[in-house]
Amino acid sequence: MKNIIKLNQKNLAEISKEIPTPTYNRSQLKTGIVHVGIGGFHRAHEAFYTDQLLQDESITDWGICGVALLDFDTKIYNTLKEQDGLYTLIIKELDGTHTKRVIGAITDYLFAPENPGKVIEKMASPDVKIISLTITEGGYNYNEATQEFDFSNPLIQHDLKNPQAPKTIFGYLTQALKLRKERGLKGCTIQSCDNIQGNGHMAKRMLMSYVQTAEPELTDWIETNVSFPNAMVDRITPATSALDIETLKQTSGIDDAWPVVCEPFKQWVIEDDFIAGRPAWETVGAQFVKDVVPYEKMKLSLLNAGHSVLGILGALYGYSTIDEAASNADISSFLRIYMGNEVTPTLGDLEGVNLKNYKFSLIQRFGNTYIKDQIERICSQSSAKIPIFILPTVYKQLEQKGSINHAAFIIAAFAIYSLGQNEFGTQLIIKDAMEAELNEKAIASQNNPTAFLELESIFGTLKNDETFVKAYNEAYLNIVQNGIEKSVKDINSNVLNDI
Ligand code: CS2
Repeated sequence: MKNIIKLNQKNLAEISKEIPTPTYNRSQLKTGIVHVGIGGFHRAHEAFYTDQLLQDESITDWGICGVALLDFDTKIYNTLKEQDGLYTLIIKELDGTHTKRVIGAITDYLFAPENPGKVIEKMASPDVKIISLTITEGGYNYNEATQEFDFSNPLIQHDLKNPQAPKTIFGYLTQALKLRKERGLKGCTIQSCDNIQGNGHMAKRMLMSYVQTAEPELTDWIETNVSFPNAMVDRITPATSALDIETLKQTSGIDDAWPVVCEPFKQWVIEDDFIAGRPAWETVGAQFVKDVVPYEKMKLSLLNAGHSVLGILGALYGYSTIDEAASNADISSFLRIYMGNEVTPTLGDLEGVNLKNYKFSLIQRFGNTYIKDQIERICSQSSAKIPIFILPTVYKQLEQKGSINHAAFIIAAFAIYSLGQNEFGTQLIIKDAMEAELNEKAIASQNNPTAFLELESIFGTLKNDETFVKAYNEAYLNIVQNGIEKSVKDINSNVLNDI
């Protein structure tokens, strides 16, 4: 039985006998980055890249302060506090081995609901050059139906009335930028790391909408002093399980309350537009490019949409992990046809990218049996994901009169999924900000399938498109009448099965 050691700064020397730990002097790092949303993804991605970089001890400007924004984030905040910002990253390799290291890039952490003023001050600190975000697709407060910032959100209304004690990212950024301006400080970069097409543009457009109402005289200053680079981010990071925590204890003797598990693959393609400077992330594998749009499109419409396809179909088949769904021959054919026939024709030429290899590598990544990515995680917040991951493909294919049958099938499967139970009687755990509306329309769809498409904040005006509605209705009825397995076989039949 191994001696178990708690993960914290004091125990690092002892822990380094088991796995690599930060060798740089953490206490000397300045906070150059404030990151909002310190979930698994940030800790497997930006914080990982930054940790790699900091191993060059001459680099001392880029420590990260992690901000937990929501009440719900109290657990991660407390964990980081107890562990001095340290955590173990466990990379699950394709051969089943684990590569582990303690990541030290997060040197400070704040819990916004406890002390909003402190977060605003930190964001306005002269040392801070970048405020990066993983606030999820839904966090941008964009309304698909109006294509505008959603002022009807009660939290936004709260922030407008309580500028010093905000609850949303928009309230925080506005106050922090206002302080920077008032104090004659330089601006900074706001760097989105979320899965949104043009994530930097989206961050800017949504923030500017808010600022125009909350602090109109700040808009010009932001235009000149703040940059919003777009980026494509990628690393599959499932939720940490109790087994992951226990295995780390048993194999390395490390008591870490919240390690992060992820796949070996990682990618970060960023537009080089950092108004106040940036870490040399390119020295540790990030790519800086002029135009990131093609990379984003490729990743969102193949990887993220591929995940949603496997997640939604997987749930209806009764699977609980992505690799299980990916190993089902019919689901896998479905995915390959969707990628090949429906997504690929929308992507155009991607300079420097071998699309076929990319798609093959996705199939391999989805099938990694050691990752055990939860279908529940993938399907969570689908109401925000579908408009970003799948619908752009549908719109483009409708415009160019390409096939949309598999996409329409997925939307029909999502309507059935939203009933909260699959045909085998398994309860589906639906975690979605629109859970109630989804369920209400899913029930109405049992008599009239198109009722589901009335959810305008997801589907916009798609319910008026005859081609789409026809394919959707057929798929819906096929699933209900013949069951998911037969209907997936049916829709795949007679289509060339190649990505
Ligand atoms: C997933 C992503 O949330 C989702 O539905 O597709 O979290 C995905 O795992 C990451 O974007 C991978 O880079």
